Amino acid sequence: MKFQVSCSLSVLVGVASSHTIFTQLTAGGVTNGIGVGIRIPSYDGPITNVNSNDIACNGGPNPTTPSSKIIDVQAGSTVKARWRHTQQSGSNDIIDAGHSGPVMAYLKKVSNAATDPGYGGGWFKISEAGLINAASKQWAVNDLIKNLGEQSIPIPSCIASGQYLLRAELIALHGAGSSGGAQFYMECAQINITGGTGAKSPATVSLPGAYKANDPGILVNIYSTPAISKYTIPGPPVFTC
Ligand SMILES: *[C@@H]1O[C@H](CO)[C@@H](O)[C@H](O)[C@H]1NC(C)=O
Ligand SMILES: [Cu+2]
Repeated sequence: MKFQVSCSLSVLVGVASSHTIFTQLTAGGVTNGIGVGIRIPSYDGPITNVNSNDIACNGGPNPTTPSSKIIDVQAGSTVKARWRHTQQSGSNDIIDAGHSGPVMAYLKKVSNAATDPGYGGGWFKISEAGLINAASKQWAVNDLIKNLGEQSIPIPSCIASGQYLLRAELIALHGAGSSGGAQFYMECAQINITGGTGAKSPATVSLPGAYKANDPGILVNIYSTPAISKYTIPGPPVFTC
């Protein structure tokens, strides 16, 4: 057994879990293999620079492996993003429970989901959860662990059909009391949405751009006394039909 030196809290809660990766996508009842239709990195560490292109679809310090697969997704259905500690981890080894923070998902319409680099404009948020219960210090990450790493993401029915990047994201806030201390975990899945009505065009943001290092949900001491009772999830509001 080795200590995860990059993750000091893991010393307190055990060495089996620490960082995390969105490894698999379930859509239409089919669970795709690890890294099938998702650009996953070999290393599970976070991105910490919100101004880096890597904040969109990872990369940089964590080089990602391309996938030629584009996963069909029915508009209006709910897909499941599966997080786990590393590519090799068992299905109940999700992330260090001390990695408190929000869980989100974004979409970006692209012309080729297998090759689009992801960074830049066009992103809209489709789901988010943050501080679930302030008194019991229950965060969306704790729910994710309870759900064995399964993040349910409803795909809007009113957007246009076509190819998209689906960006599932988790932010660990245990070190977020100092600037640059928030840990961003994200991967991009490559999807082909069918059956979308196209009735609405979501407002979009840029990544990098949508997050600032001093956003109240990014530069935040979650262990402050009195303990925080309210948490502002970073990024734009969730798009709804
Ligand atoms: C996306 O789905 C449509 C409708 O089924 C299909 O015609 C198209 O070939 C698909 N594109 C990709 C890249 O899978
Ligand atoms: Cu970590």
